[in-house]
Amino acid sequence: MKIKPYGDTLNDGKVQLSFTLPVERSPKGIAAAKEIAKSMGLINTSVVHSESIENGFSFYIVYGTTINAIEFDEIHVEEITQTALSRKDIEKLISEKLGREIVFVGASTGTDAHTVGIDAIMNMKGFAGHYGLERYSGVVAHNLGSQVLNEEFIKEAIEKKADVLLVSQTVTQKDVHLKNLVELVELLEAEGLRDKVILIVGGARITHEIAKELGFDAGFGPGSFAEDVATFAVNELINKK
Ligand code: B12
Repeated sequence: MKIKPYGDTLNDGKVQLSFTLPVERSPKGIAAAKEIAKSMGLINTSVVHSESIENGFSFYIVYGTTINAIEFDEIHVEEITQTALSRKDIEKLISEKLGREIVFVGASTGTDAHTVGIDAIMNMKGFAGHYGLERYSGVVAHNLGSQVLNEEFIKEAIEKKADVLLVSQTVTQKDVHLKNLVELVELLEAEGLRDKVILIVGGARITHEIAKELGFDAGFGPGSFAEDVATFAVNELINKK
């Protein structure tokens, strides 16, 4: 099936772009924004919004039409194929199939100071009506907070006898997250721990595909809840038993 973006009518190819240019907002800046959209292969371009954001910098929103369509059926992505269980069902599974408490140790690691994502998954009150792991019976959840260096994270994981490690990465500038995540996997391997834990990463720019490429067991992006992570982790632990 061939698909294209659309705005008004199916397959009309309408798209919206937004970007910043290192020039003043001016008629020349607006014309440059239009040219940039054209250079990306768009036709019927129009600049629908422009504003100055700082001396020498301006922001633009451009509408345009793409003539390109892609074959949807040829797209293959690595994804987690599971239906998330309810908290009650996960708790039942832990008690019936594992028969012991499972320990999650989580943190926003490296230099990353963003805590809202890991809190959403782990903290008692959870996120958007979905309770976090601290609420689950049969789960011991240790949320170490932010800017936890990989060495410290591993030390805590050993001390706390972690079954599941939860890593949150939000800042992706200059691929800092990739370096940090690879380092964690290497350190875990060096300690002989990689196969002894379920290793999960999440964050706004994380996909399951990226996670697998980096040597993690799973990756969760925006819109994830504790149920998704717990379903995955508990099933993995049962399979490993
Ligand atoms: C709040 C915020 C901050 C706060 C953080 C406060 C805190 N205690 O967390 C403060 C002000 C400290 C901050 C600082 C910075 N920030 Co900031 N911040 C944001 C903001 C506005 C919201 C992020 C957020 O809380 N999202 C809500 C949560 C719920 O969403 P989430 O993280 O995606 O989490 C969900 C999933 O991804 C997933 N998930 C997340 N983690 C995990 C982990 C696991 C294990 C699992 C399973 C799932 C999971 O589940 C969650 C729930 O569904 C975003 C912009 C935006 N609107 O998104 C910028 C943003 C993330 N920040 C950004 C930047 C650049 C910075 C700074 C570098 C700015 C600076 N120059 O100083 C610093 C970083 C400092 C550092 N060392 O890390 C950029 C990141 C760009 C990039 N991709 O690299 C953003 C996108 C803003 C932007 N447009 O430029 N920031």
